Amino acid sequence: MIDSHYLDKSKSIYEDWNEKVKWVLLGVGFDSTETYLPGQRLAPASIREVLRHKESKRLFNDVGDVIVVHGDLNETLKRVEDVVNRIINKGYKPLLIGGEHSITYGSVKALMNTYKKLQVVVLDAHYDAYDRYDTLSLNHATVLRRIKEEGLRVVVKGARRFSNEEEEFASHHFKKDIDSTLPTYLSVDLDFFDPSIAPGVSDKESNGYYFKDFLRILKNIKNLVGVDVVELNPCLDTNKVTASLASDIILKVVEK
Ligand SMILES: [Mn+2]
Repeated sequence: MIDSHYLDKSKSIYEDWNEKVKWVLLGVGFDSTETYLPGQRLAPASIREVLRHKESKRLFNDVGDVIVVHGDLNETLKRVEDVVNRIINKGYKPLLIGGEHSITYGSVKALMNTYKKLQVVVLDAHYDAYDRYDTLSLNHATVLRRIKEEGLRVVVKGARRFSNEEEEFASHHFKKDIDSTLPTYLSVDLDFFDPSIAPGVSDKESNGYYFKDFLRILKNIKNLVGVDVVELNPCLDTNKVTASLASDIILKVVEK
C-alpha cells in the first residue's frame, strides 16, 4: 500500500492491494496550462470507467488520484514527484493517467534519481520543445525540452507538426531510435494516434499512427520502469473511443 496525504484514494478502482502485481495506477487530473481546449482534468475518471469494464484479471493496483492544485503547475508537479517516489521506493512501477503532458516532468524527476541512465521515449504528434510558451518556461508545450535539459536521453516518435524553433532543438537534442537496453520511461500523448482512432484530444493532427504501431514500439522496449498516458480530453471524445484506446494501452503495458 502507498500512503500520502497528496492522494485521493476514493478515485481508485480497487479497495484492496495486491502485492504480486507491480504496476500502480495513478491519476493526475491537471490541465491548467492547456492553451486551446481544456478538459484533460476529467480524463482519469473517464479512463477508469472504461477500465472497470474491460479488465478481467487483476493486473495492477490503483492508488487513486494525486490531489492537484489547479492553476499551480509547480506545486502539482511536486506532489506528483512525491507520490511517484513513494511508488518506486516500495518496489512498484508507476502508470500515470493525465492530465496534460506537463505532468510527465514530475514523474520523470522521481524516476531519474533511481535510474541514472533513464531513457524517456515519447509518442507525440508534437515535440513540446519550445523554450518559452506564452512567457512560461514550463507548460505542456515546453515539457520535453525541460526534460532533455535534465541530461536524459529523449526519443520522440510521431512528431508531425512543429515550429522552426522546435525542429531545430529536436534535430540536435532528441534521438530517433530507442536503446532497448536502457531503463525506459514511456510517455504516450494520445495525439500520436490518428484522429480517426483518437478523436478525444485537444490538438488533433492528421496522418497519425495506429494501435499496431504502438504495439511494435512497446515490444522494442525491454526494461520499462514507468509509463504515462496523457492528453485525453473527455469533452471532445466520441463514444469513449479515445478513453477505450487509453485503456487498451494501459492493459498492454501491465500484461507485458
Ligand atoms: Mn501532443
